[in-house]
Amino acid sequence: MTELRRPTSPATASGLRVEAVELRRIAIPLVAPFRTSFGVERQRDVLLVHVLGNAGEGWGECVAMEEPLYSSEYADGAQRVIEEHLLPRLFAQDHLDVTDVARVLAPIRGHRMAKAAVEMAWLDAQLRSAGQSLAAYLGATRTSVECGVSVGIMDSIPQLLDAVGTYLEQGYRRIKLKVEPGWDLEPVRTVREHFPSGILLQVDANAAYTLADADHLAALDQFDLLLIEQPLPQEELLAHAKLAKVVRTPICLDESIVSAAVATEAIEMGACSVINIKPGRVGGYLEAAQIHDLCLARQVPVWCGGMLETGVGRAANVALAALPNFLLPGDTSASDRYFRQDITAPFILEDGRLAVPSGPGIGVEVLRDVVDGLTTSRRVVRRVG
Ligand code: OSB
Ligand code: MG
Repeated sequence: MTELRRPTSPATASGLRVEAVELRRIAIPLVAPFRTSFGVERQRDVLLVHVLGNAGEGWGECVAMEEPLYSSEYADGAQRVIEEHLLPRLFAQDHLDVTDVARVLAPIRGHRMAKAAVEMAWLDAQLRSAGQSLAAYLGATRTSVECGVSVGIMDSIPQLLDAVGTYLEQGYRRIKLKVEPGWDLEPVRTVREHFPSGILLQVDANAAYTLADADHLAALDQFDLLLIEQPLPQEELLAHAKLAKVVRTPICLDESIVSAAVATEAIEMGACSVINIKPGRVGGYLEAAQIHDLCLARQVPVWCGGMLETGVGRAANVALAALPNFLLPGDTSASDRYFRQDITAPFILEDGRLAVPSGPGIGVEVLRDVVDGLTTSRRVVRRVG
């Protein structure tokens, strides 16, 4: 089979006719609590979107979390929007190609994580029926990707050193420390002092600071960090541009980058010199790939973020991270960093890397028994007529 490339359709020109969409909610416990500046996560409440179409099935994972703390979306809200606003518009089309999904859903403002989950399921279904992997479709140039790990805020410095030490032993190529006011210079200093000076280190504030903290953040410059991720609020692009003039450490944006259009504005304003790409945050893998392309053209390196995904979302993230301008290790950690039992075959770290799935679609199979055991609700929405 000849490989098709973006933005050509992965399947037939007429696209996919979806007959039904199963919305599954699962509650999957994390191996350890994950604390950030916005809250503590003990288990992941995941919405899975399972499309059943004329040419087969596909899976999508919605990255919206249980509560609207990282961004305004949350799992219950995403499910409601999918059921009441997205699916009726999609079912109003007879056949629909995945490259037209975003256009059909464009009248609905925002709700990008909800849209991304539906588009991902569509993409998986069409690629499976075409026998093409997501990695090949997106234009991946590697068969494995370098992995970092995001380390939560801990109760004490010894606990942090313990966690970082364990991850380094496991082979992670880059450490990201979650920071917030009161947990920043001290943990970064101790980690730097404790481990070999060559380790790749960066921090993520999840918007916990203000521009008034610029001098304080500049004190991080002495620690040779790869980048500071999202120090200021999501909407404050100009403040990030001003901060970038005060700190030497590169500014990377996560929450702020909600689309290719915003990515372009942020880069041109000087608000960031690195971008964390999360497909859910930007409305899907096709928009994510566009951001990759525009960053490549402007020589802005990108890396693949994470939202504590199960194997379903992880498979697709790893495929995306195999594109050429993903120049920094991502938050694409192994399954066992998150879950005792994943809902797909586990992603395993080998020499600090995860293998890019090469099978059709997202390239992994959902373990139905495991999903059944974790299911908290299930609804099937059918096409009428
Ligand atoms: O800001 O990158 C973030 C997890 C949930 C929500 C936001 C973020 C994160 C992480 C962990 O940092 C990334 C991962 O390992 O999936
Ligand atoms: Mg982040």
